[in-house]
Amino acid sequence: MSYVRCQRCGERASMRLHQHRLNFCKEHYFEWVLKQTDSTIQKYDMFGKKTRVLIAVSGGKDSLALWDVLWRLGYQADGFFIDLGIDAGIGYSAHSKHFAADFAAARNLSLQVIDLRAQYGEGIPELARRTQRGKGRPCSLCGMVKRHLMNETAVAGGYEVVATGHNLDDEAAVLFANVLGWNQEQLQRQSPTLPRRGGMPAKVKPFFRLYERETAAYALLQGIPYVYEECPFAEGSTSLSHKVILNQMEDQSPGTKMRFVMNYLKAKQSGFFLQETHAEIVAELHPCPKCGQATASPNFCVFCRTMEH
Ligand code: Q46
Ligand code: ZN
Repeated sequence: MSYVRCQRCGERASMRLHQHRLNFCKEHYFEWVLKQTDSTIQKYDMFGKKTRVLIAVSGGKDSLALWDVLWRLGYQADGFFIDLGIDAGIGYSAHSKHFAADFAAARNLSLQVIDLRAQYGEGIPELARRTQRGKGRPCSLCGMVKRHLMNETAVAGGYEVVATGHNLDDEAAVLFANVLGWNQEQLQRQSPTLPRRGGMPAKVKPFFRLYERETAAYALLQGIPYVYEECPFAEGSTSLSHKVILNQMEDQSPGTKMRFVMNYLKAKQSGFFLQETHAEIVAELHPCPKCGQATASPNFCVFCRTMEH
């Protein structure tokens, strides 16, 4: 019987990468993912072997796969999980925390957990009901809370860099939305690496050149248990519908998402978009009088204003 073979060893292939025209068995697929990630980290100067990296872990496939890869590559990455207090009848946050904690325990890695409700008296659903920003869909509020707590934890723990598990599909969907809305500011800023800013840690996305199906396959083949359910609030989001459209284009022409993101980065580098200088970005910011985080809003930062009631 004929079957597709791994191009390294000739064994039966477990993974076919259409856009790269590569086929691998399990072991050589792992090797390829590790190599790809390491080359992204180095090419984009994300961090070194001695840098203390804080990784934002959600309990999903991307962040756990990233943590696993960084751990295998010998980077110093500690985990950070926020219990957002989202239940929605499926125990979403509790379930996610369980996967993150089990992953860390199995590898003897350190995971910090922040429980939003225990610490601030409200989880995302209550915050969304109470505040204007959360009306209808809590994602913008949730994103703001996550960014704030991530910065706070990184600064308190002396981490220079925060890494997230965003993959190529995520980056392409954000870029797609930014292009559709001609969101100039975001088109200038979207990047797999954001430098340290106003005392805040750098933000990096070491998986941004891997397709979602590649990170999912890594987690699955590596036997990493992760939360399968999407956050219930993600349902019906524009970002999910943009992903469906991008997937249709990718099916018709493999490599579309990769070209979209990589050519955007090239265009940006060659001066296609006006670049803000680092000095200009920092000049707009001032420290929040309450928490000290850099903010562009007058007086207190959005997080402190949201939490104060
Ligand atoms: S956790 Fe939060 Fe996401 Fe849920 S409420 Fe929206 S932003 S969808 S990644
Ligand atoms: Zn503040």
